[in-house]
Amino acid sequence: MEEPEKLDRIVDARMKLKARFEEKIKHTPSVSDNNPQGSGPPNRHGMPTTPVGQILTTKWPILDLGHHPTVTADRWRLAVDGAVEHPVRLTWDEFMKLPQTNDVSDFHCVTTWSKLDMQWKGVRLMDLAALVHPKENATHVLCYGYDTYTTNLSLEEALKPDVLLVHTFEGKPLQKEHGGPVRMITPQLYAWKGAKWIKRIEFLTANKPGFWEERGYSNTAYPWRNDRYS
Ligand SMILES: Nc1nc2c(c(=O)[nH]1)N[C@H]1C(S)=C(S)[C@@H](COP(=O)(O)O)O[C@H]1N2
Ligand SMILES: [Mo]
Repeated sequence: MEEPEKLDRIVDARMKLKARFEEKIKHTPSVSDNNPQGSGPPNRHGMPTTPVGQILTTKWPILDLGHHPTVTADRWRLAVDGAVEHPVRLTWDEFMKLPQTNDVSDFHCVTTWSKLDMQWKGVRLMDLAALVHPKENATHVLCYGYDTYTTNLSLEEALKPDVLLVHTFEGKPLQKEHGGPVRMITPQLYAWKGAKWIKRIEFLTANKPGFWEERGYSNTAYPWRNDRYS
């Protein structure tokens, strides 16, 4: 298919998805809460800069299951499948040809550190969704890492414009320790919702807990509600 046609198709599908999820996104707690818990001036989505119980750090700690899989760009693949019309399995080159987004956002880890103003470049999950066309009854995604990690999100969270699959941090390739070559980020939820070394995004028609969610962590993970455990 011609590249411009492909882009038109993504844009069209994206507008439809946006219309379908716009209202739901507006009502998610990290945008609409009128009594959010935290301190400091409003951030980019209107919540206090520092969520309740968090401490700011300038360092970037490393948190994971302890195994850092080596996935070079030429061997990396991303499957986007499940309850979708057009499942895909992308190579690095195909992924890099998708619309690229630069963004600056904050990172809130459930172990109580937050790091502000992180500069990212990557592909919006929304743009990947537009490529595969989620079925009408899709409600959630389950994301998989190459280290066997999994984590779940509702579509109204996953389709927010700041949810990215990032390959670049502060102008440099994302380090392996932080999930390179590609990881997901979820600036409006605790950071465990963003899979490092991401390899698969499965669209689901019902919620399914991931690694930490099965071990007592919250399905929803709202930092401004101190929503850490279920
Ligand atoms: N694949 C994978 N992704 C993961 C994890 C993991 O163990 N494996 N840990 C999560 C947790 S608990 C956090 S807080 C963040 C930490 O990201 P960082 O190590 O880059 O700070 O990654 C999340 N994504
Ligand atoms: Mo975490």
